[in-house]
Amino acid sequence: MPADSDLIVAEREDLGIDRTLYKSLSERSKHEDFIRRAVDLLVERVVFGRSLRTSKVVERAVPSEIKKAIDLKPRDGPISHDELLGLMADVARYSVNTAHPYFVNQLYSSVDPYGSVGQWLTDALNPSVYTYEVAPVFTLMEEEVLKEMRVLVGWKDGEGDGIFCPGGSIANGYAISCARFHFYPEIKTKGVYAVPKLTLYTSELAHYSTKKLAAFMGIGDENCVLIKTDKYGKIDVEDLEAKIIEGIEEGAAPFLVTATAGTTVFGAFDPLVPIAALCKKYNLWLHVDAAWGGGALMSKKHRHLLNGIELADSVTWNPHKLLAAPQQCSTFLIRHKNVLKEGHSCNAKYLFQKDKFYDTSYDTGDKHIQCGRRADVLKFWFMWKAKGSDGFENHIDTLFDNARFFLEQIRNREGFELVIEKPECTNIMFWYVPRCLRGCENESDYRERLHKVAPKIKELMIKEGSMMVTYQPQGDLVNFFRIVFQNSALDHKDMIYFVNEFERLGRDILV
Ligand code: ABU
Repeated sequence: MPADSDLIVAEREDLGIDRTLYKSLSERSKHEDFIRRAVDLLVERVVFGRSLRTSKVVERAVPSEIKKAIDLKPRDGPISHDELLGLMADVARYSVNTAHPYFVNQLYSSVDPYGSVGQWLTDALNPSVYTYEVAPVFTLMEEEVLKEMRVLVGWKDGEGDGIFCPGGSIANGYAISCARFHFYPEIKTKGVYAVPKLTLYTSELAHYSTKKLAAFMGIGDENCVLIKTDKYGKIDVEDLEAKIIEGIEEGAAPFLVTATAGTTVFGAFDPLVPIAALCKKYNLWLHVDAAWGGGALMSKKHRHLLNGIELADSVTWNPHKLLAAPQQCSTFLIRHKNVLKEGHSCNAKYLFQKDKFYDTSYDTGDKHIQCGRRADVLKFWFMWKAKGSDGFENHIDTLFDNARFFLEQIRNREGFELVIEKPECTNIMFWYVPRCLRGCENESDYRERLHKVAPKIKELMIKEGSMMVTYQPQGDLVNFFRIVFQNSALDHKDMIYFVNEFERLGRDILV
């Protein structure tokens, strides 16, 4: 009498499962049909099927539904190619449709055709960009792309250095590390015990990563001093100077200011020229977190928003945000040529041998804190080739034009109230006030009731899958919507769609 497990194995073999397929080698005889069908599924169902305005932005499901629909548990035995294709379709079905024009939820959106193909090529080549030996093309490609980005920042002849890193938070962390090493090189060998109590400064509306990385790097998040902002969300330069002086008087050692070019929620651009002057006066490193707003450097019309960025010591710029490169594509750019390398290198002999037969200055991996590293450059380079700088400029100008058009549509429309009258980037912030709350502005529970509106409208839009827009409170402000535009395939008709959709979903809700 065979055991149950033997029966299951026999049954799987009846399904035509070849149990030698565990080998990690693509063989035409064994994998061609599967790979071609998988690519076809990707192209038809994922790429084209999901970018249609008539499709849903999200197939909303509770965890138990997803667990029921997709066998998530790894199993002892293999499944067939047909079953794998079925899993691909299910994974796509229950994933949020970030390619959808109405996915305008966070600081990334759309699935760019050239970026995607670049990403697929990256995955098919599977490089790790640490040595020229294993990643010759990507090493040179990174050098060219990062140099061109430094030229756009405005550093003379694009001089300096740079890296692709895993996300803007880590790039902001590199700024802390480089600034600290620049002023206190002994930090590398002796650690935090060898340096005074360091303080760094950023705005109260800056991305949380500066605080988080200050904690991670042993500086302490309390020593990341938050500076007041004005009504537009820009850093208050007088408060910055007062806090720097306060730090010095208390015996601390201020070393870094992280300004923001495009804050996460309001899209505000800090005034970089006076901040740079303060940094010069107090001998501080100036880092500009342009993760979000950096893309505007590509546009003659909008690059003035970042005036003064050329005075920075370092910059974070994420092409996966305003430039719509696929996730993840983040860069850290630095004006000082050797700080990244001197501050982070470890000279592992098994990877960075100096007696290789070629010029080992091309083995660039040691300046990163990562060892293995994806070639995030390729998708961005491929997009840049496909569109040209002119294409990126048109892309940026379209985003800003759409944002302004949306703003004007809601400015005086009943039910819409702007949080910021003149937003600078492509984030537009507003409250939608349903009929039940109109005229109740002076009642004591108005704010409490208004706070409940955005979550309720969000629930409705997700359940219907008609669009995806985020909301948040900020300081004293109760929940408001923040719609963000990074997809240049959108047009004015889409802006009207969004306005109408907020009205349709929100007008008659009761809070
Ligand atoms: N850097 C991620 C920002 C997330 C957001 O859109 O709120």
